Amino acid sequence: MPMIFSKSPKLSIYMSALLLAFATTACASAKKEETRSAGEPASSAKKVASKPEDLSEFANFTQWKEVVDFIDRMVAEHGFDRTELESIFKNVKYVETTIQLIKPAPPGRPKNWAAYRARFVDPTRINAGVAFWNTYADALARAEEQYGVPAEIIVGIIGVETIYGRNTGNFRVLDAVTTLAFDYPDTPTRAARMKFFRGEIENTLLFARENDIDPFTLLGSYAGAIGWPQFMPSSIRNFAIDFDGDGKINLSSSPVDAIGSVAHFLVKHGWKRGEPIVFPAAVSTSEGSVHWDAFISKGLEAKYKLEELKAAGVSPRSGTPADMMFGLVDLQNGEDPTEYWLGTENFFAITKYNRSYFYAMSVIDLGRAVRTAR
Ligand SMILES: [Ca+2]
Repeated sequence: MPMIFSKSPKLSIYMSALLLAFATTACASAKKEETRSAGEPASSAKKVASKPEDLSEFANFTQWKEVVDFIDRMVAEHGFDRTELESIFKNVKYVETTIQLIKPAPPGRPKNWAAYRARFVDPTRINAGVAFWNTYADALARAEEQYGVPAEIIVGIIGVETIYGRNTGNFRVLDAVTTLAFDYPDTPTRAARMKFFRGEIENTLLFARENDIDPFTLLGSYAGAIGWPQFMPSSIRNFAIDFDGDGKINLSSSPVDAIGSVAHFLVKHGWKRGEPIVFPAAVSTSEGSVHWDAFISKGLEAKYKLEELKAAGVSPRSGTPADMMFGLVDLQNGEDPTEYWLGTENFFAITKYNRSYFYAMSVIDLGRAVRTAR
């Protein structure tokens, strides 16, 4: 998902054995992956079904005042037919599962880059990536030529997002985004997230109207991210493209549209053709005069000169270009030493897709692994 919300670079995401999910946010795609372990016992479903709040599945959203206000706004701003919208919202289901999946990981778990990476740079994804690259080599080459985004970065993103179309999600997008827009869990960012998801309802309705489709036919992740690249509805409207030439944008059934859309998204978020992405670095461990830690967590931008970072105690690997701008990236590793990297503007373009250092580095590593294996 490329989005615009704040998914902290703290991808922490460890959920129970029942629910493995990414900490997401709604980036262009709220990328989360719903990976339910295959062994999820039927008994757990039974337990969930017996919970009283499961009755909320039958909630009638048209009885919620905030939904009525939202419908008023859609009628006033976009000329929707009120009766039609009321009919739609009567058929939207409240999805308790999406509330549970969007909740942040429990506190206290240290971030662990090695564990995160192992989930995404693995033989299954690498093999699927080789097959994907071979199948869509022409489209990947065309996207690279047209947008300047290397094939391996596009391959890395689509692999991390959905294992090349295998896990695109089966939630009705309208159910997911409506549930999150009006009953987001009680977190510090609740108000902002609800506003974000209301925008996603708006974009879902507009996208459906513009393309003359039934909005209920749109399926996606529990956070409403759609198709092979897991774009949120707003990102589809703003950044997706028709890359297979059939005149329509379809990220669920056209891997070629997905390829072009990922490249276009990155270019619109600062990707620069031909420029490097990231360089390894070390930081001074001596006490006192250095202050490299002041450059940690300074936003998702490359805004520091190399000499400035060096003066603060950052040691770049030899060969790191002195004339580019960088951001200092820390990849925490649980009890093991943190890895440090210097990210360029291209690195941070990937973080606009999903606001996480772990995410961006996994995309880079998976893409490289696929290229090497191919
Ligand atoms: Ca198309």
